[in-house]
Amino acid sequence: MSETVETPLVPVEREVIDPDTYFDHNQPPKNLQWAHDKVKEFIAQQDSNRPIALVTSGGTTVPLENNTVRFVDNFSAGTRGSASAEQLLALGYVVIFLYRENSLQPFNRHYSHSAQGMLGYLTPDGKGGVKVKDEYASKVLVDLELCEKYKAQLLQVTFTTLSDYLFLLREISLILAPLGTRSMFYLAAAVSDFFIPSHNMVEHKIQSGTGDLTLRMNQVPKFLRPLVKNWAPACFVVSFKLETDPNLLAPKAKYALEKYGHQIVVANLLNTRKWQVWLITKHHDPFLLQIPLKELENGHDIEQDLVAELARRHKQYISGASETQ
Ligand code: 9Z3
Repeated sequence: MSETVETPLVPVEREVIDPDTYFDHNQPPKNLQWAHDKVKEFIAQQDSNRPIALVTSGGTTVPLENNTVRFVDNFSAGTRGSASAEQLLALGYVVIFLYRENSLQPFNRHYSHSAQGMLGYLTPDGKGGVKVKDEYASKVLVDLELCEKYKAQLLQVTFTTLSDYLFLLREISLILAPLGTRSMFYLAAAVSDFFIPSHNMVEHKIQSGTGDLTLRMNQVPKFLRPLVKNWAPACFVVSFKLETDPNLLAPKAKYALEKYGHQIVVANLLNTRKWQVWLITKHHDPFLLQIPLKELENGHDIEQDLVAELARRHKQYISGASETQ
């Protein structure tokens, strides 16, 4: 007869990290001062009638070691952010593009990560030089011209880790805050919900050979709250909610909106995000934006429609209408 031994349930001690103290206990990124100076200078150079958007894009990493060899990554190619930045520029916005290093960038996004690599677009020109292959030439020319046209209205800043992202987000938010309703926050970056605080991290590479690895991660403090309440209170804030379970998407997006009190949550599902998104606002039913798959195959990005709709609502917000909320 086997004997069952009852083990008492040991509650796991929960370390709740406060968003305000987070910055006292984590290392700022090396480009923080550079980003601060650049963003200030960039804004000062802009026409004060133009709206400004901070677009965040790509996934954050969460290191497992202080001298990082291994990390946990968040899914995001940076398509949403880079395509949206292009659309915002086309609509007259000045854009600060805060993106994960090596993820997709505006105007370069069709070439930088393509399966054939850069060389696949080039061919010898017969005179000892190279040229773009005929089949790509017109598209490359369009992107090149757009890149040139908007270069004075686009500033790119990189992050890699969650901590880089949060420091840079706070820094840029505080600079944009005085611009008030003129600023739009377009928070498309995929931000980790879990991390290991640096004081709980091992210094050196975790060693193998002693069995399985068990990780204990803390919940990332909810930074949308201080962003909306303290860092940039009058700005127009659009956050994104990503889920894989369709049943959770609407309730989680609504909950985020109620909890943080910002203007819009764009809700999307991992598998349909390229052609379907829902705009969740306080006083209205979810607004579905979708494009036919045929259009997607023909190169129509849903970001064109999404950004047009958000820019329209931002304009109303600037003029004081309550429609957006
Ligand atoms: C999104 O939901 C974006 O739309 C995607 C875009 C990451 C799905 P891709 O870059 O994908 O085009 O491949 N981003 C936000 C996801 C997120 O992390 N939200 C957090 C949350 O919901 C922070 S606001 O709590």
